[in-house]
Amino acid sequence: MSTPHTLHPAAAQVMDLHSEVAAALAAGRPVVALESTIISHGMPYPQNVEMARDVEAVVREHGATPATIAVLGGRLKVGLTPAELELLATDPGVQKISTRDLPVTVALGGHGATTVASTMRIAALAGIRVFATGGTGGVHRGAGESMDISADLTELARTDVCVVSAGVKSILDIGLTLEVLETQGVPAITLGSEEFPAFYSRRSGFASPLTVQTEAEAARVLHAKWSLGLSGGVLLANPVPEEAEIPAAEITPHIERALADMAALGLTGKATTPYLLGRIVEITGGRSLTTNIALVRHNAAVAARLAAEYAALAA
Ligand code: PSU
Ligand code: MN
Repeated sequence: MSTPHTLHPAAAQVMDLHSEVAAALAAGRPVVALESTIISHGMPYPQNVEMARDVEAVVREHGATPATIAVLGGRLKVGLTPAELELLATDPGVQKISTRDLPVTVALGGHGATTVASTMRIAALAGIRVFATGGTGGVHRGAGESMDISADLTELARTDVCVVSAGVKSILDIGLTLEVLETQGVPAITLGSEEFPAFYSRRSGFASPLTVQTEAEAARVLHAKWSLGLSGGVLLANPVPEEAEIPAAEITPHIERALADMAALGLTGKATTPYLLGRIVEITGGRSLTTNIALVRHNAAVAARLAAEYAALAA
């Protein structure tokens, strides 16, 4: 078994840990993992690569080392070069890869942009406990028929990483997503609000199952959870900053329209989340992209402070 902040020995053979990330982990300094599906399949170029660089800078400004994660040429990359970020942002050969895809991409030497699920897994293998993203996957609307439930939820149930996100997009069924998280023993905790946030909007209409007021409190929760031997992840929901939000009443019809367009195209499976994100950017004339970038930056700042608080407790 790997201990916290220790690189998993078998994974080390297929992993390239950036020297800066390796040094921070070895010294017990805070590190924040970042995903790459959001770059390759979540935003258009060039905003995607600008966001990726910018979010790394935000993590640094708040006292932690960023580790953007992807699979390149079959190698698990933890911490990327500027050229690698550019490749992820532009190369159409980069697949969206979740946990199920990881062994294939590694075995066949492909390029993969990692989702929340596969990023969590690689972060855990590297000994990173805190991860910032935009929004997490969840239970899709109509999942009773389609059974489309993101592997992000499965990974949250089993992998010891805290994911900081702006909650769950209302392209999903938020109520059912919270039910699945409860069933799987995953604390869904909102920072500074009694209401669970809905990505573009601060409010979702769903009470947050749990609430903390500060990153220090959240760090104590992580420490308590893993000290008690309760394995698995934590979802820390961080509402989008007020000045950047699109209120629920305004975004809901746009989401309904994007869902209807998707149904007309007959899209299913892994194509759905990228399609919906892109379609909502078109429908809102780019406003949802501005919101998306603002909330990722905010999550990166919170994750960096959380990682610093957690590193102090874990030392
Ligand atoms: N939410 C966003 N942007 C994204 C994603 C989610 O606002 O790019 C990506 C994340 O990588 C997440 C994935 O893990 O979509 C979920 O995909 P699926 O629903 O196919 O599991
Ligand atoms: Mn899915």
